Amino acid sequence: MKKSHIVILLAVFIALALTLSTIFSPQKTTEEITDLKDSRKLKEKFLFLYENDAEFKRSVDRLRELLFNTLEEYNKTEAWILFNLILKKLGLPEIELEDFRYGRGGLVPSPEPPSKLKPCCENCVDLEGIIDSIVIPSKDLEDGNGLEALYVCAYKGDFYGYPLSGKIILEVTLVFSDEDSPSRDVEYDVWRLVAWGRIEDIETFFIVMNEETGKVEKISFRGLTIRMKDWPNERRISPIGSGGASYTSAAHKLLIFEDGDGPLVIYVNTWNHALSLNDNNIFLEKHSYRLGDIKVHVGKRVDAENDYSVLKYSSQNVQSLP
Ligand SMILES: [Ca+2]
Ligand SMILES: [Ca+2]
Repeated sequence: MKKSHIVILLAVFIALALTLSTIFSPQKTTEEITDLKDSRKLKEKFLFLYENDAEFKRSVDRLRELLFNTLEEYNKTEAWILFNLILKKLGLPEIELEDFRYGRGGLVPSPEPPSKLKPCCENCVDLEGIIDSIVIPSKDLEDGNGLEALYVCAYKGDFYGYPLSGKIILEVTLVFSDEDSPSRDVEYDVWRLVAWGRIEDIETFFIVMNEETGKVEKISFRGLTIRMKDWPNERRISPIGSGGASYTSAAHKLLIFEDGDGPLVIYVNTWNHALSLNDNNIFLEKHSYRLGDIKVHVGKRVDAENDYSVLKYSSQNVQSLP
């Protein structure tokens, strides 16, 4: 082979190698993701670093261990150091220890084996006749926190071991694309990616119906518990009633309405998506979702979690009837 041919071949080889390294370089992909206020981009970057940066993955895994290994005491200082390392790798400013307020939340040890869940009753109710619409402040939708999906599970005869006679209970779970805290939202989203494994916000409530008449007897914004698959813990999910709170506040109130009249209009009243049959933001512009506007699945809270979170759940329970 002539010397000039070897030079040309070498040049072609170098050019090809350079092109391939540009295409597959992790640097390029991460540089393209700049605006982390867009939570989808934040999630993308978080998942990319988790797959491609060993130190990032170690930090997330260790922080999850600090949270989920409830047999050991939570070490807040170590959690703060790890959280800052994660923020730094994402290109975000670090935070002071006094501003680090995150902990285990409703996580409690629960070593018993998961209870086997009964399947949802598929053709027990016509949901369109029960829920007319779900109404959200337009601003929340415009900010990227709109309603994405609804999961419904109908229980007949038995509700988590409580005998049901003459009643059907619906467990309704709403999935919002994101949730925006009025203060430090990007940090809050990073925390939720670690502790909840998702950027979406998920809320569950219950509707009690008369089996014979189909009439709604009660709407209950009561909590439940979900059991982690890979850790001997359950998460106590707080009640999600809004009480009197409006959009600038967060709320977790136990709220029960007896005799909801006609097809229900459910109001999202607060930025953390607390709910009510009352509109607490009468002066705010609203967006109204009909069931046809969103994905409706037959399923329970854990089905929604397992569809949207990288963390997995094996079972769920309630502490009382709704
Ligand atoms: Ca957010
Ligand atoms: Ca929420």
